[in-house]
Amino acid sequence: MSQVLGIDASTQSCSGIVIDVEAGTVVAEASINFGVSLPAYDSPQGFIPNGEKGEVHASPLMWLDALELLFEELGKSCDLSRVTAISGAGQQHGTVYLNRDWSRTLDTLPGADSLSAHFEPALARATSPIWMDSSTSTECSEISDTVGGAHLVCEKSGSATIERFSGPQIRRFYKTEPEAYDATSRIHLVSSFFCSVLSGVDAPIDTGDGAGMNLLNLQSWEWDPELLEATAPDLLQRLPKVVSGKTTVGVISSYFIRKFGFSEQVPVTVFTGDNPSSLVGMGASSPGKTVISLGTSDTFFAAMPGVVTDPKCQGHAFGNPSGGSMSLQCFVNGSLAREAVKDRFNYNWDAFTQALEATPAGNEGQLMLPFFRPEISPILNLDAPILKGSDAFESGEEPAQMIRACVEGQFLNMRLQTEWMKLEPDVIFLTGGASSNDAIAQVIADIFEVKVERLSVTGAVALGAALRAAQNTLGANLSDLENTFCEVDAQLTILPKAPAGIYEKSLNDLSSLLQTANEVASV
Ligand code: XUL
Repeated sequence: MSQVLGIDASTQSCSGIVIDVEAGTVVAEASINFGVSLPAYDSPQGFIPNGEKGEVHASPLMWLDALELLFEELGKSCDLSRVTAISGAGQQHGTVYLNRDWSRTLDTLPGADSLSAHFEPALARATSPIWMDSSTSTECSEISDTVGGAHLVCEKSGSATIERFSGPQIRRFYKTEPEAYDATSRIHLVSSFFCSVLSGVDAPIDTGDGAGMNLLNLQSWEWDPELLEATAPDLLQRLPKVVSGKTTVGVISSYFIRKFGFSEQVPVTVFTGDNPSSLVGMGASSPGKTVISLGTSDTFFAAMPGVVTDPKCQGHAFGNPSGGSMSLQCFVNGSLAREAVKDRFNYNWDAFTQALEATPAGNEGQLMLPFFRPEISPILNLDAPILKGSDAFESGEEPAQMIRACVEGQFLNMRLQTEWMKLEPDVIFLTGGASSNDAIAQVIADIFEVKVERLSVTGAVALGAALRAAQNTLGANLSDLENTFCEVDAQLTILPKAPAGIYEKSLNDLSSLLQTANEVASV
């Protein structure tokens, strides 16, 4: 009887999953791709292309249209009146700027014809900067200098000031459009914006997504007065409250009851960020399990027993929406780097995989620093990889070794850059596009010397949201839910098979290569 809805408001699409908690089954899933379903917004990949000076924005009205299409689509394959709890997650860091009409539009939402037409007059800024925006280097330095340096900002907020984080974005808006900033009475994250619309109340921000703003103090889990002050004037009054991920915000707005047939009084649990949500959706909400997500960028994250911050100030600490905190490290050179090596030899993915299988762990000492574009973990301004090995390898004549060197280089670097988290995982859960590739999974198992598992369910972000809603408002036990819904596919388990310690030398060599590259790049 207990059907629960989880929503994933991500960069390229808005997706939903409905699960049946008692039966342990997925009842319905749907996804609306912004580019495909809403071409009028001219955002084929979910954002407005060709932004100036590193700006990457998207329209919040497009997100609202997609939410309506999602409910229409889900309603075709399940009975939405049977949904008894809802939560969701949003792409992290993106900000939505609302004016004085915001409260009124929330109050009058039940009678609206469409969400986008109803909320358009409440926007104080027509478009929202999202996590891909890199226009705020100056603002990052300004905030950091005012607070006393990157280390202090990182200790306080879990991350040094980062271009895509919301605080520097808000500061840039305040500096470039002071009048529009003045007219802004509320700034929401993507997650809290969706949550507000769904519940018809001005929703709070959870500690998971709030930590991606460079504004939240991770000791008190409150907005940090010094960071607020360094970011923009009178910011506190423009921000929602911060709450734990286990907070019920309200019940579904009657707009959705009338239009899509939801039942009355369905509780809405506070939304969180997509990464914190997938921690739950991967079944990794408690310490001991680590997640590696292979995508455009690769990310590495894990639940943490306490707040730990990166002494090098390149990693992140966020709240864990199921309690405590989590660490996260982002690697820009993810699938695009793997693709670049593949394309260099005109290989397809099968040939790429065969090359990995045909070469031994450790690659006979042939090493690559696989940065085809500037990396953020560690911060290194390269636009081409660095090779170290035999003459033939260095001159690019060894395709198979080159492919192994790229993949090994990525995960050796990942191991080095995540040492600050001091994790000793029992298992790595692999997710994202390339996670189904056994040869890549084998390299990860060998380098981290731990077993790698893949889940049978895809869409961990939306699933995590549904599990959180079931735990928070239906009283379900989260670890039981994780056992049921985040089942690993035992046939896909990969155990380490290279001799233990084989990568010690490669780790040292990559470390030296990083140091040399750093010295060269900073000259
Ligand atoms: C994390 C990050 C991205 C976004 C979009 O810091 O910027 O992973 O959350 O998915």
